[in-house]
Amino acid sequence: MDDDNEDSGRSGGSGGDRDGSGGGDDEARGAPVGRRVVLGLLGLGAAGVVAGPWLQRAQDAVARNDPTGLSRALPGGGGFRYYSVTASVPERGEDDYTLTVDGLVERPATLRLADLRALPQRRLVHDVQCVTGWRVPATPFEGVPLSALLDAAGVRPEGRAVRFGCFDGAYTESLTLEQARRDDVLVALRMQDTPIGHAHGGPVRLYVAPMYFYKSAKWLSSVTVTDTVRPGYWERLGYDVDAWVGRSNGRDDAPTS
Ligand SMILES: Nc1nc2c(c(=O)[nH]1)N[C@H]1C(S)=C(S)[C@@H](COP(=O)(O)O)O[C@H]1N2
Ligand SMILES: [Mo]
Repeated sequence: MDDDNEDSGRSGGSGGDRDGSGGGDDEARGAPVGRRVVLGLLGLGAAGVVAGPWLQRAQDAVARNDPTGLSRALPGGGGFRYYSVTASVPERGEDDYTLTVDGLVERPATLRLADLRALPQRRLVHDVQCVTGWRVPATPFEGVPLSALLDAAGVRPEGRAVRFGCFDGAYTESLTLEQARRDDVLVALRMQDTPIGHAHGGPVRLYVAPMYFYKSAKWLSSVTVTDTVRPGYWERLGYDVDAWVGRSNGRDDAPTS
């Protein structure tokens, strides 16, 4: 429904952005933070800015009309909203999913789902907070602490940050090494106590508990140690790189971790 769509936030009263500052409801229309930021970016990879809103609407149209059951996983599921910056994302699973850990590490690695499952898992339960305003209470995530993967790969002394890549081929995220090593940052295999489904970024997504949900990259495919923070997809479009819930993006939400 359109009134279930953040596109309609400002006129339709989605309850998204309370004060008009910060993330606002612009994320869904692909124009985070402000029009000036967007205008400044036109000509610099603006395809994503233009494509965003159209794609979000296309997804909603699919959710309304698609009889195949795809809509099950789209907006409405427990308060979560479906996000993707690409029109479609390939499905990957047991046979073809891999996570590479590379960059400034001693031992680059490629892990399959079974490899990730074989490592010690941690389960965390925190609220999820999207920068556009919606919040989902007490959501369990479970997976491998990112720090364990970094330790296994052996971060070289010059490593300062981590860049995350996704198999949608478009989304990226970033953390400082210090943030990445926090014990509430997971390479998550489970969400809501079930394996993460495709719509929520499965089979593996990043989970950064204390930060706005845009940090929790879906369809995670690479973890690359870098020497500097390389701002991620939304961050190049204006979102804060240090995305602490309640202390960034001009918002004052209660912390999630
Ligand atoms: N690959 C990828 N990861 C992503 C996004 C995206 O568009 N693509 N959107 C982010 C944003 S803004 C949010 S709020 C959450 C939404 O997760 P959900 O679709 O499981 O609700 O995913 C984050 N991770
Ligand atoms: Mo978001």
